Amino acid sequence: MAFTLYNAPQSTCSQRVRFVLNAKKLPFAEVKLNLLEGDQLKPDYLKLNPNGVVPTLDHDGAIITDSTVITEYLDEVFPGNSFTPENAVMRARMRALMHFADEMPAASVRVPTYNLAFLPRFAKMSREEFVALADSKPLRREFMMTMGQTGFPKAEMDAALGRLRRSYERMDREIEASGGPWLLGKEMSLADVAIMPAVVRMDDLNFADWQDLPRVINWFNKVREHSAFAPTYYDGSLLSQRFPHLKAKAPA
Ligand SMILES: N[C@@H](CCC(=O)N[C@@H](CS)C(=O)NCC(=O)O)C(=O)O
Repeated sequence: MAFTLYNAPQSTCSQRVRFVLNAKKLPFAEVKLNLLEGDQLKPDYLKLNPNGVVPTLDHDGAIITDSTVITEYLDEVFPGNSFTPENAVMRARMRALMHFADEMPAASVRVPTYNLAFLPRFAKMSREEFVALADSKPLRREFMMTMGQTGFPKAEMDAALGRLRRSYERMDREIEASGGPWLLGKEMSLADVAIMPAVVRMDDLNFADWQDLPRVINWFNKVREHSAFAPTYYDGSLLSQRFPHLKAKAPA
């Protein structure tokens, strides 16, 4: 049994998969793609993942893409240390929260991430180079063009931060309703894993806008205490470790 994970250290989607592999103690080889250099858009990689994004998992030659799909696949094939409730209604709730994670926090976190960390790189490009880069991205062409070379406008940034705030409030309500400490109750599930990287990213960017939500604070502490957390967030996995200017720049 061999796993190769095509991923990037700071990629939030990759972090979901690394967390589950580490929690299940499944050894894996990592191929680290440099997303700013466009490794994810090279023809050989596009054969594995036509969306031109990470992560992609190769399990004994079977190619699985999309981070939430990969985490479900791993939990199905290797049910030890399960992250999936046995009860069908609870499983449905978990999947609904995974969809919520993709639509709300995971999508919104890209706006501050790009504006704060990646923009300087794009700002230096000629217009032609930038448009060619945007055109080469199967999923993110319009996202790139909206950001442009001067960054997302304030209204867009505020909207993303508002959506993130509403995500923490939703987490708070879910934890309260389930009895916590996890979103679905006593056991950590793939829904927690799906939301985790966006919360880690916002903490890393000094935008921890959940300090008035003790249930979310407790959830985040438990995430960080999990034995899979440290091996997942190895040195260089935080954006601030790759772009040291971020810590200084972000508001307190
Ligand atoms: N729905 C996909 C989204 C994957 C995705 O957006 N990956 C980002 C990193 S977190 C990426 O590869 N971006 C490269 C790019 O935009 O060119 C998943 O969850 O796997």
